Amino acid sequence: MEYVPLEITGAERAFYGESLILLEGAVEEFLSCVRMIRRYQVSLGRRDPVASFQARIKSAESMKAKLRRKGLPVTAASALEEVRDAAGVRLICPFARNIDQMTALIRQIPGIRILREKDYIRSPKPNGYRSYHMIVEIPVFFSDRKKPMRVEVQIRTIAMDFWASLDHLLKYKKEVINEAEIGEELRQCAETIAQTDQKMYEIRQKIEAQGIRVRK
Ligand code: 0O2
Repeated sequence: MEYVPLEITGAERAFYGESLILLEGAVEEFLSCVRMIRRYQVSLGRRDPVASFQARIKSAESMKAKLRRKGLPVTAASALEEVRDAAGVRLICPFARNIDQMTALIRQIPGIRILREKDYIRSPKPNGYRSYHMIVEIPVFFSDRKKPMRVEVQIRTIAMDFWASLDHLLKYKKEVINEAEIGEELRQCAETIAQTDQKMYEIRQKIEAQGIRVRK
């Protein structure tokens, strides 16, 4: 199995306690499903719908801040039951079309329950954020039992990821003085990026119309 380095420090161990192994198990189970989906698509002669992925256990600091913001008890139990994004996987797709394809394939995985979906691509956030979010419930197996665990799945294109990563770095949840001006500039960048995504897809269609197969 491909090794997924999850950043775990003493702070996460202290906060999540015994639940940490479950969270790591949930991420690994889900990634294993995604890996099979990708292999199967390629074995059928189709393109790999995923360009790359990231996985993380939400840092103890970030989870505690989120629990406080939501007025919830700052406990591991509350993090797992109420917030539901302690375990997270981000799938980066080459084209926006691959996002619909991946969501459809994920919905079909036997044993997985979809608890919530948010389509910030057809309905972007006012700041321009685009991404498809799912909360999935996946069983983590022990020798004598199984435990359903939640994983937040974010699916976006390379371009959307570029924007969201920079937005996160620069501004997301940060108080900036010229908020309106910077916010508007970022929103305009998100529009440009969405247009570029569309344009790149159209270029691919033109290339493929010449009988040339684009691998991704
Ligand atoms: P972090 O630091 O990335 O972990 P809800 O579940 O509806 O009560 P929540 O969890 O805010 O509220 O849901 P939502 O809107 O689906 O957002 C979940 C995650 O999406 C966020 O996690 C971010 O990772 C990402 N996200 C949402 N909006 C934005 C945005 O405007 N910009 C960027 N860069 N990312 C965004 P966290 O826990 O808020 O943050």
